[in-house]
Amino acid sequence: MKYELPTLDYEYNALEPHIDEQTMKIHHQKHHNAYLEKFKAAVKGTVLDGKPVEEILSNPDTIPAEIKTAVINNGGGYANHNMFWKMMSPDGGGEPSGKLAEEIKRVFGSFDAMKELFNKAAVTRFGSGWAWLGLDEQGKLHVGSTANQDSPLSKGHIPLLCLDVWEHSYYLKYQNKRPDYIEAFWNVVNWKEVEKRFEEAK
Ligand code: MN3
Repeated sequence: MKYELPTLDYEYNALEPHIDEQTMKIHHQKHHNAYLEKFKAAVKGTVLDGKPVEEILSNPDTIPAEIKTAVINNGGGYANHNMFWKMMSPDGGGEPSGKLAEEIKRVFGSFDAMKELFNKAAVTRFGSGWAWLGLDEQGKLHVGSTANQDSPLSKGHIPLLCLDVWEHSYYLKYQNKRPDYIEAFWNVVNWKEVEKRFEEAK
């Protein structure tokens, strides 16, 4: 398969005022694209070239040692951002419905309890990384975070919802106020996409 920068399903300014246009543009065209190009350069001419990036990250032990760090960092950055743009929509926000809503209630007690855990994971992730809602290796709903561009796939998890908490994802608008950015994110969460991922994972 070819590795390409995905086009977004919405305009760069579509998530305003929650996520600003300039951040979206730089984040997608510069940051995401840089991960893609470095990932392509790392796998070029190796046994991994052409394999789906998710498959590569799901099998970290099969990554040749000499390119492992580059693939984990840049393949992770490529895959995480591919997913992140899908997590957001101008028609997003609110709460999930259907089976996902039921499962969140069963596992965490309530939607708000899950949200609180997710916010805590996002705020307390030291330095750069991601907050996640996903299925753990036992298939149970789980909230957590990863450092840098580490993918939950590499520990056998299935990611359902993700939030980028690298400074490049919020600094232009929110500066040092990461909690404000996290709170704003909930207004644009594309629950339809998260529900679809949950159904497919089950
Ligand atoms: Mn980012």
